[in-house]
Amino acid sequence: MKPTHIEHLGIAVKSLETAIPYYENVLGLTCYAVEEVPEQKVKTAFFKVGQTKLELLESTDPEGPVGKFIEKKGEGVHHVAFAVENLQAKLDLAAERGIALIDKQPRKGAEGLNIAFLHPKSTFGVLTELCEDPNK
Ligand code: CMX
Repeated sequence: MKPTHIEHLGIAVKSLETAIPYYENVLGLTCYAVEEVPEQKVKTAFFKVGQTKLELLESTDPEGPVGKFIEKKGEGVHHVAFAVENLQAKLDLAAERGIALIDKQPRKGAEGLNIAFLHPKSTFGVLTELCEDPNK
């Protein structure tokens, strides 16, 4: 797939309000955007670390993917997102190689990116997101 870089790390937190001060006041990062993604039942907060972002994820529904994750595993790293080009072709390639796709086709994610997830059962326990910037 030849990802160009790690686009972001998704980190599940119980509360953005409680977690953001750690990232700002201890790590010295700046939260540059807070965005709700209703389809994913999350509220997100973004920070930049060089070319890579951190995406804090607060669940807005206990039955959503992040709500269920926190209930089962607690707060922590939720997914790794790789930046790729030609996302649909990369998904087709993953399927050909026997990887279980959560999304067979790209859909819109936070920040206007085209995104798709690979199932963690196929990726050694790491929920994996592929992202394509439609403006590049
Ligand atoms: N990382 C690693 N493993 C995970 C996981 C995660 N983030 N979330 C769930 N799992 C594991 C569960 O622990 C469980 O493992 P066991 O069977 O060993 O107990 C297994 O996956 C469950 O899989 P499932 O029965 O298919 O379904 P779930 O209902 O728990 O859903 C998943 C899991 C990954 C398919 C679902 O969370 C999903 O579709 N995620 C993609 C969308 C998403 O995560 N959105 C939030 C972020 C949005 C954003 O970034 O904007």
